[in-house]
Amino acid sequence: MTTTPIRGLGHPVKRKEDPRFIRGKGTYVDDIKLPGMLYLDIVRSPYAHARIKRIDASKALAMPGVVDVITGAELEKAGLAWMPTLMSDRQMVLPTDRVVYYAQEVAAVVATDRYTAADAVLAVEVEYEPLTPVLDPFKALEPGAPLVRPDREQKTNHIWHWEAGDKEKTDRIFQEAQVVVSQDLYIPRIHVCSIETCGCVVNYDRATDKLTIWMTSQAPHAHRTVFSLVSGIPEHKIRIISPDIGGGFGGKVPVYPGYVIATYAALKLGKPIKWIEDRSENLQADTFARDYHIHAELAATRDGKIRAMRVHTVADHGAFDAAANPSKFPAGLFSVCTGSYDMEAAHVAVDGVYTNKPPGGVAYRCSFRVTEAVHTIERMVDILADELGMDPAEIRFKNFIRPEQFPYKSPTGWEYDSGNYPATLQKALDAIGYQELRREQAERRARGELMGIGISTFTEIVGAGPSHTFDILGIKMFDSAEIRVHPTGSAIVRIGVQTQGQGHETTFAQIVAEELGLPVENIIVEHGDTDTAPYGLGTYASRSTPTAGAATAVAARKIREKARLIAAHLLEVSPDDLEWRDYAFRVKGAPDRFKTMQEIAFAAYTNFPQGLEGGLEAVCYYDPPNLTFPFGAYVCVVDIDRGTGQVKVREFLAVDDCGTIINPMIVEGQIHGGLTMGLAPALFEEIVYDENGTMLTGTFMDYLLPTAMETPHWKTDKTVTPSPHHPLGAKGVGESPTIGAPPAIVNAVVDALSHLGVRHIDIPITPAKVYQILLEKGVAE
Ligand code: PCD
Repeated sequence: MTTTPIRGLGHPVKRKEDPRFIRGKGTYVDDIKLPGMLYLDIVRSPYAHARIKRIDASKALAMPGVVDVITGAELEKAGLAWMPTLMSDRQMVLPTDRVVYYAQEVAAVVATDRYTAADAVLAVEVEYEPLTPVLDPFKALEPGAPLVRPDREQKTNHIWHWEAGDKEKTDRIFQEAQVVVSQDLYIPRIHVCSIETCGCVVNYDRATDKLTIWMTSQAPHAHRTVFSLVSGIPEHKIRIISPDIGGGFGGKVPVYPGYVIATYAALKLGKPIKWIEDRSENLQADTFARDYHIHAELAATRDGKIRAMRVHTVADHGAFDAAANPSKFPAGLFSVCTGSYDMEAAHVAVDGVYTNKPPGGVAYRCSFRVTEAVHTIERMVDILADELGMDPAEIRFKNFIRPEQFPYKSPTGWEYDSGNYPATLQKALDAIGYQELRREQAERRARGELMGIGISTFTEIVGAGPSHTFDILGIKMFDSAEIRVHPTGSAIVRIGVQTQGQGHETTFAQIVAEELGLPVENIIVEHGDTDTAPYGLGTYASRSTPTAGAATAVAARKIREKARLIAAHLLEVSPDDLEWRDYAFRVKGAPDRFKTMQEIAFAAYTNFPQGLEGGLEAVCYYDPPNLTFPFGAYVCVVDIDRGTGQVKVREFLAVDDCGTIINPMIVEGQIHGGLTMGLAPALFEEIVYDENGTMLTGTFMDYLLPTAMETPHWKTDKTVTPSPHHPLGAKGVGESPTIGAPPAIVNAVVDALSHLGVRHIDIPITPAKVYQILLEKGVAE
């Protein structure tokens, strides 16, 4: 019998993947080097909107080492100038006659090395005729606005209208409401700045007729299916490998033109092709998120009970609707914007609009527009509190969905699985010493100092999803796991989701360790290779734990049921006489008579009962009955410098509840990283274009990413309210902090300035913005 500890659920097991990462031994896409490999680089547009009059590649082609220049005209002949997006729109791979955003792909160069390819990009001559760009989504909707997409049948820039909730009932409540507050909020365009940019290596093997693509993909199986449908290549002849990935954050879910051009080039030239974006290309051309222009209203009673919410949003999607929302939800899960509060009715409407910007709408650390939803409600609750002269904590306690109301049906149709909001907020307030902070604030205010306390009590919605409601391009959003236990009691787990840094190799091994009673060291996790992993929809929307995590637990339980039969055979008792306890099958009433999984595994290959199949393995495709609803209470304390307008986050406490925790160390790491990614848009990050549609924030000199210098010390704590429908009670957590943090920070800044009559500030709250307010209010130093 093994004496190695199992270390299943709840253990802070060190990440199995880290020894290779900290030694620089990971295998990322750019580490793949194949004999005879050629390098692809992309010519990009200097205009946001222009007609292409001529492309002359002759100088580039004459350069030594240049193999080919690929244009839209050539792709058109192959039927590949356009590709479908995951949102049922179509997107240019390479343009044939016009470009529609700054830094758009215009042509591709293939050369024998990376530097020659980059030089040749500069030698391709393109003659443009600039056209008027449409940059403001409101102007884009005006009649007579220039068309971003003349290729479409519908001759407007409007993409779709989508709504949820009960309009009539909501309007009625607003008419009779004692108090109504309203606010415009802009959540700016931001960018997913993963350490690793996007790229691929494509190898077409003529001998076996097989196409292998190493690709920075958060969803290799779904991408394989799309590639097969678009190219006509049979799916079993395509293998997509998503190796080690240096951050996904939603930016590696869409299919970018570079992948398609590289694949075309590999098939055409019969040589392996590598395409890796450089940092500026990544920052200028893909993986954009947010860009929501929101008008929100709350109706309430005079004593602070929220009755209804009304929201209208204009969503700037750029030139192609190329995000990756589930197909029935073009505005993602934005309708979860009633948040943690019980109200009678809500109505949410969103209009998607085309503009001459790169495609946006990526679910950047956000389960499909939940960041926007949470920002809206958490700001609006504070605005209502301000209107009524109530404390932001008090108004929240007054309006929380109560613990006994779960499962709770929200006015926009979601069924929240579980929650205990008052307990979590109370824990946060006690831990941070809320009353004391309020006293300190009053004292400082009297001295003219600007200190603010901000609260955010958010509810997330993650784990898409139940297949009856959730699909991407028709592919249902279940997920999968396959477990094989070897004769000597070690095991391999293959899962349908793909880690980009979250630590799945560790946490999924812990799930199996817990369920099978095998030491975590003896379990290896594999993923990201479509030839070996079971079909899954990928890792985003904090769905891995809710979906594939559940699949892993269920697959392990199937193995356990078979193991029971073998244990019964070994112990010469009936299977019913056995119980699974302390990681072994024990004879009821005689717990010293038992068989461990390791013993059973050996017997599964050497001594199994007649009539039973040998081996010990199982597969599960898990269709979750519902999403999971993690939540949290965040409190932020800021001080504002009256001389510079700089906001300093003095203290930040995040109390999170993601149900049962698999690995507390990994969860804490997720929360630290996620909070920093929430701080970033709150105070620093914004993608800005000039009036020509040229990006002004195309380098990290202008687009400020927080480093350790800007990041405060995060304090974390937890409550545990298990999900009632997940086999382990676990909810997702990866995105919660990024969603919960921005409103806590903004609420703190506005709180610091509320006595001056400030009610709202749009993010990012830069020193310049704050200093301008201080000047206007006459308190700048
Ligand atoms: N967990 C535990 N417990 C619990 C939960 C969870 O332990 N209860 C853990 C798991 O297992 C893992 C993690 O934690 O490991 C996470 O999880 P989740 O929440 O489930 O999630 P996932 O699916 O896995 O993932 C995803 C996420 C996302 S979504 C994002 S953005 C981000 C996050 O994740 N990303 C990233 N995080 C991270 N990290 C890193 N490092 N990197 C990255 O990239 Mo989207 O939609 O895509 O936007």
